[in-house]
Amino acid sequence: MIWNETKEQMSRDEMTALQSKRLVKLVDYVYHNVEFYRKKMQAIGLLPSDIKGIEDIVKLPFTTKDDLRDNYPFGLFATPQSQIVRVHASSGTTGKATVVGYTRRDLDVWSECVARCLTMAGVGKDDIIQIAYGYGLFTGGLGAHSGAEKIGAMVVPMSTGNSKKLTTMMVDFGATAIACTPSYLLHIAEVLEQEGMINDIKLKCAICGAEPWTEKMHKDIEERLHIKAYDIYGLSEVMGPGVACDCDFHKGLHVCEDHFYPEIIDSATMLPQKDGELGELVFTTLTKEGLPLIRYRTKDLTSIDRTPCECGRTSARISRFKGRVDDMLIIRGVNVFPSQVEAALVEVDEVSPHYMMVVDRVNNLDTLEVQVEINPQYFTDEIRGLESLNKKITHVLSQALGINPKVKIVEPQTLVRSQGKAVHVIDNRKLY
Ligand code: DLL
Repeated sequence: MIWNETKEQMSRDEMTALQSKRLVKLVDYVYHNVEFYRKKMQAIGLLPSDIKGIEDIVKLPFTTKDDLRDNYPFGLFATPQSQIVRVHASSGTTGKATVVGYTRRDLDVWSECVARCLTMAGVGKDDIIQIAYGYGLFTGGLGAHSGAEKIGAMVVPMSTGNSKKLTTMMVDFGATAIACTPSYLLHIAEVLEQEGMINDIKLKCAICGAEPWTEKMHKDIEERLHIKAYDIYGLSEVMGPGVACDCDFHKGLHVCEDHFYPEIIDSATMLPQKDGELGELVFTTLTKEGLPLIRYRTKDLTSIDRTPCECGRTSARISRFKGRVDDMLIIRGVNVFPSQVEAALVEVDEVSPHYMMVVDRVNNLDTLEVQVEINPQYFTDEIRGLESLNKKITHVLSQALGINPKVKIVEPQTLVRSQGKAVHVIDNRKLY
């Protein structure tokens, strides 16, 4: 499956043969270039020559986000730094970000995969596409951007944050496609409705992802904007957007499985699940040079279907995501772990370790309020003192999370103490 020749499909046997060949090469590559993998393999007495085909993948160890954190920033890179031409980063579970690196060839593969996804959504060289994912360390903006350029569409690099400018340019430029998070697109629909501009747009499709959404939200976007909406998936560690995307039939997201080998495991037993069974998605990057990953645990819950799709594509499909196996939240497209809040608050003497994160969705935009309990010795009725403490905590949290939360300081002993596992999150967002 290449982006401009979607009719030429590989049979399952051809795909398996390609994946096998690539896995054998990859294992040899990481064994000789990444100390972390060499040591992990040596610990279980595994040699590269023991991996003879894709069926042997189950012999290999898993990789987790913690492994990336422990080897921060570049410890898992397989090439000298001189061959890395770009880095991106996403939230780590505490303190340090998860850093990912790309060689020039990695960037080519990435834009190829995004181009396939956009092609599935019907985007071509005559389209004008607004990229409204964040540009910067987040992979969304630049990732979607280079795929759109590859197919020769006219790219408008909007990034996030100015809805009025976005809607005005959407109308003035006659944008035919948009790439952004689904909740943001619903917000854009509202702005267009309020401004009386909804009938002036030329939009025909949207490529939405980076956060969970439901069939109902998908339908709502299509009906309110009179467009077709497509689900695009990806994660920084594996590449960024473009690991998988759905087609016109919306019966699962086609995985670029010649580059990313998908497995579904039971996260309790770590054993493989059968096709169709729900479990944790695991990826092995078959062709990456900069940061190759073996059996990376995404923590995303889905199932896999390897039967051919009605669209004619033969690639494996993963179902719409059913949630996560950890406590990661996605707020305005940014990944946030409660442990990051905890680690940041420890730095502030005036507050206790008791906190509560309240997440809401107002006008389709996510909000985060962090309630923190002040330490009894700092408790005072003086408003000015509290205001400056509030500013300080807001600063510390925005630095740690990459989003600006609203901070509410509460009196000592106010937040609910739980009997069992501490509850630190109230998520009021209704993914209807
Ligand atoms: O969100 C990459 C991306 C950008 C994907 C733009 C699609 C569009 P991260 O910041 O590393 O990368 O977050 C990855 O976001 O493990 C999922 O939990 C979630 N996620 C991404 N796409 C979808 C989707 C980007 N279509 C994490 N549906 C992943 C549900 C998604 N969840």
